[in-house]
Amino acid sequence: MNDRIKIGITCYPTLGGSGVVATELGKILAERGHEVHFITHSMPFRLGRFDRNIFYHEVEVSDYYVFRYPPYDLSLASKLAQVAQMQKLDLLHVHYAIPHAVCALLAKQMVGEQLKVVTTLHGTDITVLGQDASISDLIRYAINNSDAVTAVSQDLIRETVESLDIVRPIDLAYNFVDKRVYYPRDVGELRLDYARPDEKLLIHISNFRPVKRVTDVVDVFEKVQREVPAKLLFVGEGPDLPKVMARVRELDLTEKVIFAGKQDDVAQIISLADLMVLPSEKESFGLVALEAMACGVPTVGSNAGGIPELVTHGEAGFLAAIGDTESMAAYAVKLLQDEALYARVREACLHRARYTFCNDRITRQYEEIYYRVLGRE
Ligand code: GMT
Repeated sequence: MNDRIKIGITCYPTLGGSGVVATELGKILAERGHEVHFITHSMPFRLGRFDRNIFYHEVEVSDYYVFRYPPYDLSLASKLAQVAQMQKLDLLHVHYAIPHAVCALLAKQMVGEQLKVVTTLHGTDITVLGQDASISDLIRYAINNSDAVTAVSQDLIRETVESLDIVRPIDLAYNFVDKRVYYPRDVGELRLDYARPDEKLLIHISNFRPVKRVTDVVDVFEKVQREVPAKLLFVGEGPDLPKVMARVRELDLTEKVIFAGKQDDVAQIISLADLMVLPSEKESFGLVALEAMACGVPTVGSNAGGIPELVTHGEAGFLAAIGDTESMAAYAVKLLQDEALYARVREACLHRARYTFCNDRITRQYEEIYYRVLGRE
């Protein structure tokens, strides 16, 4: 590598897909010879071991008693400036406009124009926060003043432009999976802990927020198991978990539904399953569907947001309108009963995950964006 970049990365280290993508991106950039500094409030959960070219700087929030609310954003901005100066960073790549891009722009003002800011939009900042008039001006400011802005789907670009009146260009950089980690794993006897050999295993993984419509997963499963012997495996926890458990009881499915709680080795657990169910109301991308595709597990779900860009309907899975659990269940039954169709869809999933959404390709795209903002094209 003859043109090494020194990059600071800020993300929500413990939150879902955006934290995973930011961490995996940093790890791969480090492997490619760049110097990567994670600047976050706690160690990103996929970072773990010591790696060459990777550094971690913890943001400590002052809880001095005069502050009614601990000022995380200001602590982050000042840490970003401090690390940028001390390590002579070329750029900050921040995930989420609010608060991370705003903090990075403040750090840039402190350090100087030579420090570039690349902002990646992941969805929630636009689709949820962007609707709040009191904060949308700040999001617009963060987007308009970043040196480059990327979004994880075409749909998110469209929504950002429309809802916030953005005129500057936004680069499309899809999320990716590391094909060395996500591939169909040999699960051997382990599957028997979850389903009998004659049963299909459906899986749903999320943070159980209302936008995930997790009770729809139960409704889809209820219809599927009437036609095909099956079990349902839930991975993750969150605010709607009690509602989901109640729905399972109401539909008398307790014996057929397993709650596995939070799990780290997602590739291993997905490989146990035959089908991913993702009926979300909002989903700028749907990283979990890509993780499933890479493990050879097709998705049936909703056509919300960026999901159709990933799960091409009829080719790499099946999609229906948000809330249409009837159609989702019918697609699931068709896929699970037709072996030839299942094999074709599985092959398409593997191909798309390996070639369209693979780590090498997307990482190179980010590198090109970095070189462009640094004027090193
Ligand atoms: O969806 C969430 O609850 C978490 C959130 C996150 O920060 O990880 O997910 C957003 O970013 C992911 C990574 O880019 C996308 O795969 C998710 O679709 C997106 N969530 C929404 O748009 C609701």
